[in-house]
Amino acid sequence: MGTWYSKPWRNVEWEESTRYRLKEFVKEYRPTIKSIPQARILLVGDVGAGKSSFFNSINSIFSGCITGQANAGPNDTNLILKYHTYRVRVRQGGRALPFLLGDTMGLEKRANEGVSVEDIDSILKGYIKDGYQFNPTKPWSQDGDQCHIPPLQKRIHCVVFVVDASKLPLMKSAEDNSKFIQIRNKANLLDVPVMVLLTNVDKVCPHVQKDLKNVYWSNYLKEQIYKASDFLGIQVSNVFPVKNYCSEVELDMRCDILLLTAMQKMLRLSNDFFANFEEDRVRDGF
Ligand SMILES: Nc1nc2c(ncn2[C@@H]2O[C@H](COP(=O)(O)OP(=O)(O)OP(=O)(O)O)[C@@H](O)[C@H]2O)c(=O)[nH]1
Ligand SMILES: [Mg+2]
Repeated sequence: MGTWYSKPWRNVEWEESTRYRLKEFVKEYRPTIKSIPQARILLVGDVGAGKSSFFNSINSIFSGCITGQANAGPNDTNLILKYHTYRVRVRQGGRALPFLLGDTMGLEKRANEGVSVEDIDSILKGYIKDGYQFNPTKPWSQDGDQCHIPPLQKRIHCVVFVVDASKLPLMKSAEDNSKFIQIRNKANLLDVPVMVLLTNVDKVCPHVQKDLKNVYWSNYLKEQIYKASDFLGIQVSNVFPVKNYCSEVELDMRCDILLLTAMQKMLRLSNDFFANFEEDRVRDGF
């Protein structure tokens, strides 16, 4: 756990200018299809992986102070049954940025516990509305015989698997992440890009805990990033380590750079989705 590389394996300029540039990218982001008001990004992961904390962290960065709009913490999991979509605003009460972060109930390994793969599929297709109450034993189903297909703007444009880095050593077999694999397959069928957000990196390596700038020097963390990539079938370049804000009272440049880099990737992947969608339309003569 203590060994490290002689040079970082991903380059990050730990400078105020990097934080500023990333923040500007996110602020200036617009979906490439004009008729789409916002990119819809879905956060999926086990109970306590850090989904709500990620929204709170991004919201904090744009609020200029630590905020806690989404209910995060060691909750009784039965309480977190609703699907919530959150907007990030530039300053409290300011303009909403053109993306939504969808926060689901925790995944849980077993069937009939946590959000079901069927419900995630319905979210991907745009059927499930903000505030929907999940029932792990009874997935959402379409009323009667109406066969309504939601428009592109209601669908999910990027899926983010939120994985707690401190739980990765416990992942031993495909069964440990079969729900992730099933969701990835559903997303692939719909051409929705998938990436991984590796949270709690501060908990797994003492060097990183001491200074987040060591994130790409740590041998152990690199192994965990490769393991997440391998176990979930997502390429390494789409795995992003972060440390969410949890106990801090002030924003920190190092946390912001990692969080904003992951946010930038989500927006780029959403635009990749829009680009593919447009190409398919042109090819199919619409
Ligand atoms: N040290 C550290 N703690 C974190 C990090 N991310 C989340 N936490 C803590 O982990 C706990 C769970 O985080 P949540 O954001 O509530 O997790 P969640 O995925 O929303 O969980 P559910 O809504 O129950 O499914 C909270 O106490 C957070 O403060 C992180 O990157 N580092
Ligand atoms: Mg939560």
